[in-house]
Amino acid sequence: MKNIKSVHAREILDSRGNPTVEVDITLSDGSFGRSAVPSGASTGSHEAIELRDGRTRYGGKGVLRAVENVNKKIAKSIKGKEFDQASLDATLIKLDGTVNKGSLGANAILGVSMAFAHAKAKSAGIPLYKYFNKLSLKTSTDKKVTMNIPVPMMNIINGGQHAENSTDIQEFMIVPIGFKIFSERLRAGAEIFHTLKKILHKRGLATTVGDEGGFAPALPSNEAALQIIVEAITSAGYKPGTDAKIAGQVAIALDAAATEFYKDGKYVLTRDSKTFSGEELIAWYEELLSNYPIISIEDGLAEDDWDSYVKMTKVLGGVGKTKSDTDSTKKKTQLVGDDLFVTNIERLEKGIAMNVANSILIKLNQIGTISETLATIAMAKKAGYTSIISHRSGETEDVTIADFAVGTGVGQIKTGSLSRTDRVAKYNQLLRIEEELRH
Ligand code: 2PG
Ligand code: MG
Repeated sequence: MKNIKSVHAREILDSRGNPTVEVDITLSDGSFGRSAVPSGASTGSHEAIELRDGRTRYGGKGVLRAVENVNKKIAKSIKGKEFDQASLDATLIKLDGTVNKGSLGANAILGVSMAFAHAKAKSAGIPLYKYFNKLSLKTSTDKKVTMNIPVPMMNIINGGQHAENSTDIQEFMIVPIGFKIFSERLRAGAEIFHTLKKILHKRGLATTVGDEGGFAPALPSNEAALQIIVEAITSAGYKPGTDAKIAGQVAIALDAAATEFYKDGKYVLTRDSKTFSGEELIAWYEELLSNYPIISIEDGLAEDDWDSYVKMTKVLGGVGKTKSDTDSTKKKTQLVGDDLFVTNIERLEKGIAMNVANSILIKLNQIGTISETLATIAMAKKAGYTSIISHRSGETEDVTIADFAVGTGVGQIKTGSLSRTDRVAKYNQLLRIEEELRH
């Protein structure tokens, strides 16, 4: 019997210099697992609760209460017992007893859930991505879950809450789609990133980076970011485009994080000195889609603007309630719900029922356990929604999401730019896994 021998949490720092929770778990056979929890800046209001101390220490951002919850309450109820991932996560959820994990803290709970996964994979003598693959298969209604190395969405221009004095749109990402293997996608991304740096420098624009390692120049408009990215793709020797069948094609994905610029029922684009209604914003996206190789828009609207989302999905996502709503002549844009769905099965269920969006961003700390995250991915897949595994803007050296993306086989990962070790560490782990899977 391999029960939990010890559980220990500590407070460490994340990539922004803010405290976060790290958990160590050792099983009775000596297998050890360690994992650190990430943290968002443009958080959705429906996310599970990240417990912070709220006193003067670290500007109120300390996590000693969450750490203590692991070391006392959680340790007491799981130490000496044997679990699988599902029964451990169920125990943690029950022990917390709230709908939003506000009692123990999602940061405490997720740290334990992930560290346990690491320890269990070690104990079974398999790589973490294989462990996640086995779990995915258990959760899925499909007979097979095929592992694959995800296509990366690389955030090379940072705006919104992730950079001062930059664009309103939070993330401008490049997606190297016309490539056969991950290492070639990564190389294209890095070359475009460095080319972009040279272009910005030549124009006298700042080449300092934002929270996710992308540049954060003071561009004259939101659209200027798209223009300069297209230029960088071309100058680096690649082809801006949306066709994955054409070698060397690199597409663009946006995360508008529109909740952040939604004020009193209107969308305020400060960079462009424009104020839009939901419908006008959708029309603006439509224009951008016809002028730039954009394949994916995340959080195009505010987190609770469901009515506008129904319209956006009809117009841009090519999906509607009835056949006539669904315009098959139009290109289907991937419309991703992040703050909208918050990895929450109930919010996703509502979205599916209302024909809202066609894709979900998956962040483990929005919901708080591995099992719940897998259940959300399984529901998305069943409904024909794509899933994208994602980092948070506050990260650590922890690379669990790289293995998670491979094991769940969802095919897409968003984990920042081509600089800053907190971002690049995930890409490096994907390189290792690619090498391993090839042999
Ligand atoms: C997002 C994320 C990650 P944050 O909005 O998708 O890029 O940002 O972690 O700040 O919520
Ligand atoms: Mg987002």
